[in-house]
Amino acid sequence: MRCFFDARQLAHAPARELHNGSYVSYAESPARAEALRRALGSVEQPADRGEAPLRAVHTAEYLDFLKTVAERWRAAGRPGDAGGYVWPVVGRRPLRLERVDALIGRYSFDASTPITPETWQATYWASQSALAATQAVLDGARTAFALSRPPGHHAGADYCGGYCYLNHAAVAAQAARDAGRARVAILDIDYHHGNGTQDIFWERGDVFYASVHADPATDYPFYWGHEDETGEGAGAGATLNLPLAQGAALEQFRRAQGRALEAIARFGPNFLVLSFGADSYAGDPISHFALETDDYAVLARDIAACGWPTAVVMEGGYAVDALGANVASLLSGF
Ligand code: SP5
Ligand code: ZN
Repeated sequence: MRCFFDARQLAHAPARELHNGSYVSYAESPARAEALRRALGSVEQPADRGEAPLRAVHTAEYLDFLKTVAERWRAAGRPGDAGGYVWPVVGRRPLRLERVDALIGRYSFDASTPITPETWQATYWASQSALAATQAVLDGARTAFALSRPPGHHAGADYCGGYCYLNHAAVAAQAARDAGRARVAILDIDYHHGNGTQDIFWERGDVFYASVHADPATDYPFYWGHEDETGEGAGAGATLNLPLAQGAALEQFRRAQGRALEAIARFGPNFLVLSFGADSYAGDPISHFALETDDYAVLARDIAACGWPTAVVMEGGYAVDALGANVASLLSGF
């Protein structure tokens, strides 16, 4: 299977994140990508398709923010990585904001997504990797894999969060639409709900979003991913959330994924984006499901049996020592 990755994705390496009241070392480390690159054997460097495919899902203001905020942070005399401390809960109406802290709050939703001088380049190339995998599938491959790191599914049209800056799965899905695939589905099986992807396609009837994830009553990102979120307007009924209790193992996960696949089959896609996180693994340090390495091949076979051309986009997975084997297992199932 063709796999895409650019070495510039490694340079993003925030020092720490706020977790349960303390600063801890950053879970979404470059070592994840190194482990995956070793496990995959050979990876291809993606072509540079420029910013237009990113602008198709993100706002111009947000992209400008991402590109410039590290420099603004430094110019304000701040040490370390850029991070916020005030967030607007009353909506995001246009305001004249001058302080870098105000901009960070406006364009993010959590305190675990620091921005470094290398963040833009890394997330830009992670999106290009997703676009390259999408193009390979549009060109006739049944499946292709994007080692997109930093991940993407928590990032919305105009916000970062959850270690995510650009939403690579959304960029891929929109690129497939723009290439003429009329109905695109996104299946998100990362441990966490993909709130950014859901938001981006919330009112869209042409892109179906289905997610299996830890119940947001107990797990990040808390405010999205509840069962009653089903989309609005033209997108009413085109979002499906299947939360699972902590402790879920293959049996529960596979049943939920099966429900998602049935709903996607009713939608009738001619292109699938699989947002894949290996943080459902039993040994994941920040998550609470119980999947084993071999289980990912079972899940992939169920997806492959549906017969949809599929671009696989990497999301989370923080058990670095097992990450390569877990992704290799998934890809073997295709
Ligand atoms: C893409 C993805 O899987 N994002 C997950 C974001 C979860 N962030 C909240 C959990 C923070 C846990 N931090 C623990 C750090 C230990 N070093
Ligand atoms: Zn996750």
